[in-house]
Amino acid sequence: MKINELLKVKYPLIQGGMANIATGEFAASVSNAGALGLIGAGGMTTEILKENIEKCKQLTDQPFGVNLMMMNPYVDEMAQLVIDEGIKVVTTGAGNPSKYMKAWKEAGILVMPVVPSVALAKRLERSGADAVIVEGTEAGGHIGELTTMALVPQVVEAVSIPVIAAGGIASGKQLLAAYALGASGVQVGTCLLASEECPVHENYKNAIVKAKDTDTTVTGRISGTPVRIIKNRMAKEYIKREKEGASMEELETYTLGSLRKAVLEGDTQSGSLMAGQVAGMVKEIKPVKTIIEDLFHECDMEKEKLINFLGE
Ligand code: TUI
Repeated sequence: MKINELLKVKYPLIQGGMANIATGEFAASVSNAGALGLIGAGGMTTEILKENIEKCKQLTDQPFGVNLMMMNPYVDEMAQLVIDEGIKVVTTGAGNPSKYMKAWKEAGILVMPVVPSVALAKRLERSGADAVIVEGTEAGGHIGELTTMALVPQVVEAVSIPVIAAGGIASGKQLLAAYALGASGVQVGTCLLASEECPVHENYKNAIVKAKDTDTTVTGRISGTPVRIIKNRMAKEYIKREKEGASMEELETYTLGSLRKAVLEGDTQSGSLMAGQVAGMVKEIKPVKTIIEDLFHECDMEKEKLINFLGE
């Protein structure tokens, strides 16, 4: 079953949780385009999350969800807020959400955690997850070790719940490949950053459009919180500080602060421009609806080409 039936949306596509970027307004534009929009609570306070939920409710009558970043200091409060606000879908990232699962399931919430391994996927299936989002290291932002290509089929084999592929998906070919690996749908972030509706600074969008295949790098490999961003002065500085033995707290504060600089001020040199390896494929800024429609249209065309190729 494709996950659009589970989520009651037109397309089996979920927008990435993108901390400090995915506002209620942005999530509503993704939901209005027929996919599942998500409010990214990473970087928000509980009060700001509540405001974004209200805004999203005003702007769409379509299903939307909330992404809770497990490293957010207010995550306990937010876990309750999603219940109180009647949120229908919760995705999680950057940690293990096991302790919240019982309360969310009792509230009838569809829970779809992001997992970087088979072990966590199996554990969360046992805790009641409705689907898992399997994110490869090609993705932008905080990442695991394994690639989408290697990890998705291993999780598909290990669990009975639907698997949503994430990381490295920005074209119809990659969407088709995700289905071929056994995924029931996809999550995308980077290709939606370069949308007209995305609330990041123009400079951030242009940096994505300009990026080539090798233009992302990973900070935090040593300190234990790997984050994929576009290479710039900040990335070099971070990796230098890391090699000098800076503490994880110092580095995390530095990253989140720098993300705001990039998103709000368009500072492409000392800001942290989180983006996936597919940034190299994103060539223009388009409306969200066009990005999503193009992905699925291209997937259909590629499917026909593949059938012909394999039939030869
Ligand atoms: O969470 C993301 N991507 C993010 S979160 C974020 S905000 C941030 N900024 C600076 C430092 C840290 C975070 C920016 N991008 N993607 C989902 C994701 N989840 N990727 C990897 C994981 C993950 C990692 C470990 C999920 C679970 C996990 O569990 C470990 C455990 O406790 O078992």
